[in-house]
Amino acid sequence: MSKALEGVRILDFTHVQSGPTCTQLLAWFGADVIKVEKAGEGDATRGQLRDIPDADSLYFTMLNHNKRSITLDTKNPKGKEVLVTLIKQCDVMVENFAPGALDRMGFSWERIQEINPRIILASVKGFGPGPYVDCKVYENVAQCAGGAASTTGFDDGPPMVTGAQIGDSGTGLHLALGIVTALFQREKTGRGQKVLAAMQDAVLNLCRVKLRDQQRLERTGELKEYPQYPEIGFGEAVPRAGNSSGGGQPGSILKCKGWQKDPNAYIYFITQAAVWPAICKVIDEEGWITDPHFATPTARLPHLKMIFDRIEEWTKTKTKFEAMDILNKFDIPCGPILSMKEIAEDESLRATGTVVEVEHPTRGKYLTVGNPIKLSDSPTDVTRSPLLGEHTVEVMAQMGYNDEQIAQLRAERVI
Ligand code: CAO
Repeated sequence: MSKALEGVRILDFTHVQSGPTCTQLLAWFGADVIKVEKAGEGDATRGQLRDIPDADSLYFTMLNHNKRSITLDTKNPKGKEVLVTLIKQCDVMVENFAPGALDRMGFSWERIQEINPRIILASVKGFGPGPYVDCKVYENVAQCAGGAASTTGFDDGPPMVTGAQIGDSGTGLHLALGIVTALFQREKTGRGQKVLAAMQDAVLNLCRVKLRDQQRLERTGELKEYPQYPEIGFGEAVPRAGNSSGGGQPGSILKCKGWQKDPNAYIYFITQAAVWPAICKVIDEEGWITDPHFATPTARLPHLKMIFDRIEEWTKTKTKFEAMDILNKFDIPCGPILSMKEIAEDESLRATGTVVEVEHPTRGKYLTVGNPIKLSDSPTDVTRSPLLGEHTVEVMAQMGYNDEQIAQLRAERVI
């Protein structure tokens, strides 16, 4: 079966996590992704957090599936010539170097356009234009600057970062959408364009509901669904809401049977208004269905802590999976807190290709997360990440270099 992005060639100048997640998605949709790496070194993540000596790390392999790897010294004049050839023959160039690195290499946007007016140049940077435009940025810096850390954690604790890589992988997703949109526009205009996804902006986009709450707080002085209401009160900025739901339906994480020994014996429980009578029946508090203190969502807001304490008395008598089974019969929205071990062993995630086992020549079998976006006419086959420079000769030949030229560039350590 054909793939959605078949025929699209990507010059992948990305490294670490944010850029590679973007180009991996494009590769899964069928684009030919040529990853350019420094000869001898490669992407720094190849050697980071290694679990097997001398084998590419899981950090690298899990972010670079379905790509080809070439090595090229882009600071060498002959390497720059090769790069010009690559730019001429690619549709998209993706990079996430530190600000200014591409210009210092001699490849400004103006120069790139001159070489290939149809090319799309897509970049991840930490910040957009402004006071921090020149800063190098990693994941947690973006989480802090994008509003995630100040709104995550508990009220009596410090700001907190989340394990979900919203700064890196989140920005990669945003960039991928920018790229396919620019490709779509190029169909009509014939022109390439510059695409920028700043990590601060991407995190803020994912924290949109907290900017909503900031404005609600400024207007009304309180956020009634937050755990600070009514006892603790509010300051000037949106506070950390612990595990309270971010939406209009109050929710919380509650202990389940075995919580004393199992750090993940918990369930997320949402008191959706539509199923309030069912919740009352399940926890044996049928009087709450008509009691004016509990009967409506507004009446319940000042009592949420007491309500969740009572529901927890019930959830503590069930395992998280038993509770799921019972609650789902009544359409009560809830979800088990799954450990990474449970997710790795989940058969349904494997059946859909969301968790995939991949064979690698130096590390053997490993698990990875497959393409979370499923297209009915463009299925994803996850293939292993490339070894450093595995496709240098193949790609150079495809670009029109003959064996002698390739051997010469090799001898001069350009490739
Ligand atoms: N041949 C020769 N030189 C190469 C090359 C190649 N194939 N590929 C890259 N280089 C050079 C670059 O030109 C740059 O050189 P100069 O600094 O002399 O101009 C150099 O390698 C290093 O690039 P860098 O500054 O991007 O790398 P770093 O490890 O110092 O910084 C990072 C890493 C991520 C902090 C920085 O790239 C960055 O801020 N990127 C933008 C934001 C981003 O994507 N962050 C997420 C990273 S994932 O957590």
